[in-house]
Amino acid sequence: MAMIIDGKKVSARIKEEVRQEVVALKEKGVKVGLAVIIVGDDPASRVYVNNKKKACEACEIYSEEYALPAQTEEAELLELIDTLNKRNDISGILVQLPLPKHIDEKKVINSIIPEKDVDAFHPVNVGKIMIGDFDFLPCTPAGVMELIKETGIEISGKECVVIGRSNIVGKPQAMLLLHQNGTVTICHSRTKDLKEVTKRADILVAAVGIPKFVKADMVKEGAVVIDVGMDRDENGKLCGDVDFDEVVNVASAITPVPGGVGPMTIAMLMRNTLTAAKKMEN
Ligand code: L34
Repeated sequence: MAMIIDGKKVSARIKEEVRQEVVALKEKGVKVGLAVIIVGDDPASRVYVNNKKKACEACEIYSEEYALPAQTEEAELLELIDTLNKRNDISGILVQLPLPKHIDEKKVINSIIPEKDVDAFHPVNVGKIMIGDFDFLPCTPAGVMELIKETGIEISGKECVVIGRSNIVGKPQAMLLLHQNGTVTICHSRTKDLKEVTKRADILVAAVGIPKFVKADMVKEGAVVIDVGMDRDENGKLCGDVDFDEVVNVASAITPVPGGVGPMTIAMLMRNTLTAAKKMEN
């Protein structure tokens, strides 16, 4: 049986490290604050945003939540971001995705100043990640890297396979693994013979958004398997992109859902908010 990587535990440890730094900064008069904007009433987004708020409390980070109705106009959202961009008690701004269809996501992401873009979604920050000269890392891929570190496995020289090519997870994930000298392959819906590719992986990251997509016969014996999925199974129960009950018998280490990558995404957001506050001070 695989080692089950405890994302909650790692997340708690990181949040405590962040808290200590936040307290020290506050004693020096430096403000650490996060503004979270949520538009509409998607129940999953609501849960994630609530978890972010709780994490801010645990880290003693000042937080503000803006819960806007689904029919909010794009211009109104952009105006709010503009105000937050200019405030010196707000170090980080996060607009929870997805946004309602009438709002242009790209425009919204581009309107957050890169210095406060704690998601690292702004093209400036995305570009910096590409060349390895970054201030923030996107929260989910950064959290995945922390969980891999937790297993003690050396990434350098290993076959790393990422399933999924989103701008938020798959693409930056591949880049972070590459920075650690992994040999990286990105798979997606057009990949031929997916199983043949995933079976080569020493480190397999699943970010496809399909419940229990990764089966035991797609995984190499002893692989480290990281599950980024936040899906619902046929009974409406929360599950990941990996068929945990099968794959746990093949992998050497695996993350659960819930309690794996999710809490890490939030811990990394706390760390990015702290980083942003430090940068603003300098
Ligand atoms: N702007 N939008 C922006 N930034 C992000 O970093 C996100 N993401 C993703 C969706 N949209 C975003 C998140 O916050 C996914 N995500 C996220 C955050 C937290 C959790 C899951 C996804 C989380 O807390 N997961 C818990 C279980 C939650 C539950 O019970 O439903 C876990 O243990 O995995």
